[in-house]
Amino acid sequence: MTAVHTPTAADSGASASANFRSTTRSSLDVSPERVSTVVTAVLQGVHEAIRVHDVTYPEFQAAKQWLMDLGEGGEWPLFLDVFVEHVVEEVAARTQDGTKGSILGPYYLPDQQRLPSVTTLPARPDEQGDALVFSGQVTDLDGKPLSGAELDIWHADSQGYYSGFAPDIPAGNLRGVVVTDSEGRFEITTVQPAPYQIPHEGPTGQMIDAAGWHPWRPAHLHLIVRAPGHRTITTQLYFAGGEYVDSDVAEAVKPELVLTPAEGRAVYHFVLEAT
Ligand code: MBD
Ligand code: FE
Repeated sequence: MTAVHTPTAADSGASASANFRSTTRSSLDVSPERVSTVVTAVLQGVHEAIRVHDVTYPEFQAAKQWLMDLGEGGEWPLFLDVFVEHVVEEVAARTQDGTKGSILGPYYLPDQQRLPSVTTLPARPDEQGDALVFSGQVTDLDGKPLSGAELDIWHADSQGYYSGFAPDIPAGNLRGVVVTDSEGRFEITTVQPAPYQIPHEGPTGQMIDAAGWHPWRPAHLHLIVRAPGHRTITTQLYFAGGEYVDSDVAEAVKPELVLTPAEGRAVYHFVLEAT
């Protein structure tokens, strides 16, 4: 028997914080008018909740303590991506055509191994889980195949853990950048991911617990699909009939993004709009 290290909130939610800082440029030139408009609206929403629900001093101080814990635990990216990002994506989607997008989430890592159109994702020699063959085609809005398109794919393992955010999983495991063939096609062999549970030791999990909600996302594949001259799509794909597909804690499921696998094979057609 080998010792199994159970990933904790500090291992995943917090490392998402370090990842965000190292990969995201967050300086943005915003006018004072824009800052005032949005910040005022956010504060008004908070003030209104306090008035409507008669929030007390002990509750206010408990909220302050929790917010401090959230920051100190490095869980702001986890919390924001689970509870807020879906609305930012919804607004962005208003002007988008082609395959539906979904949230990026906290566990994307850039610069993964480039892989040919027919490939197997990097996995441990004893990688657990049912085999999944995910294939399809990338085209433009007119159905013209996009050769050399990139499918940057990452997903959790059969226990729901992501490489880079849990101990004892090799770097790059179940991640890769797959390049489509001359007909825009790809065929990726991997394992079926498990549903993802928000780590319950940290402040995000504690809040979910305190509210009596469930901490689960349905099993999903993450994808960023890129092709020159086309708008990059960030999305996720789910599995019909899977647990939590109808109750995703992150509210990031769209009906167009649900795969119906048959005998371990799932097919999806990505459509990119020209820029
Ligand atoms: C995930 O795996 C995820 O995809 C999101 C959006 C939030 C937390 C964990
Ligand atoms: Fe995820």
